[in-house]
Amino acid sequence: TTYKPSRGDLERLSKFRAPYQQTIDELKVKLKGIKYGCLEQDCYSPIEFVVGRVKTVESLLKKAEKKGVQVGNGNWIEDIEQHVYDIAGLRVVTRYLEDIREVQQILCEREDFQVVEITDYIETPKESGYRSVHLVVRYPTYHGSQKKEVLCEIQLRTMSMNFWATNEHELRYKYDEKLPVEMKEQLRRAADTAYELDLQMAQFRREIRTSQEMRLEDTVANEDK
Ligand code: 0O2
Repeated sequence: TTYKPSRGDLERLSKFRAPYQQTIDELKVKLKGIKYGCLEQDCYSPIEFVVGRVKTVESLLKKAEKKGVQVGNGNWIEDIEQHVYDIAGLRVVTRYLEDIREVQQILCEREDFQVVEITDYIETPKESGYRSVHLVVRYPTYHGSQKKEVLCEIQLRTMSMNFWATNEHELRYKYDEKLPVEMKEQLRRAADTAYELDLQMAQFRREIRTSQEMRLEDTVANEDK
């Protein structure tokens, strides 16, 4: 972005970002609550780890411009909210593909926030090869004496998808969004390979489960004798 925010802008942006930071802090605790609750109950959690961030001022301005906000004009800071849905962003990383669906269902059933949009980039990957499920949730924060409903994007992805996306994001940044064509193609193929790994792991998991179930049945049968 070419716009240089004034000191006043930066102060207003910092105030503007505060409820989003609070949302990240609160939702992180809630997502970790899901993780530790599942671990206690089943000795397994569909959530491996959670990270979150509020978009930096630089990245926020860049995305706002990309989405058509007239940065620097009129009520531009307030306009950002209407166009950018990932000012607050959380990422839930899972081990297995089916864990993503489990987390998705748990989040859709929550009563403390509302899932208002689901974009499934696993069913339909992006041209880059990117895969994840994005949920946009509307979350009520109580900041000072005021209630404010903010939108937050929760990305659900496996460790394998996360590994790919982290590297691709860095390369994209390094090349200033202008990745050479061959590199794009190689990255897309790498994304497919990462997905194949997810499918293979799902198969191994099914095999482990079947053998565990068989062992359990044997034990019960022997006890009955
Ligand atoms: P950052 O640095 O992660 O915050 P867009 O597709 O960006 O024009 P929209 O509608 O917000 O706008 O898209 P979407 O699909 O919700 O994507 C938003 C975020 O998803 C991105 O945020 C990335 O985190 C991630 N993402 C989407 N596509 C790709 C991709 O091809 N590669 C990687 N590595 N990540 C992707 P930001 O704001 O781009 O970046």
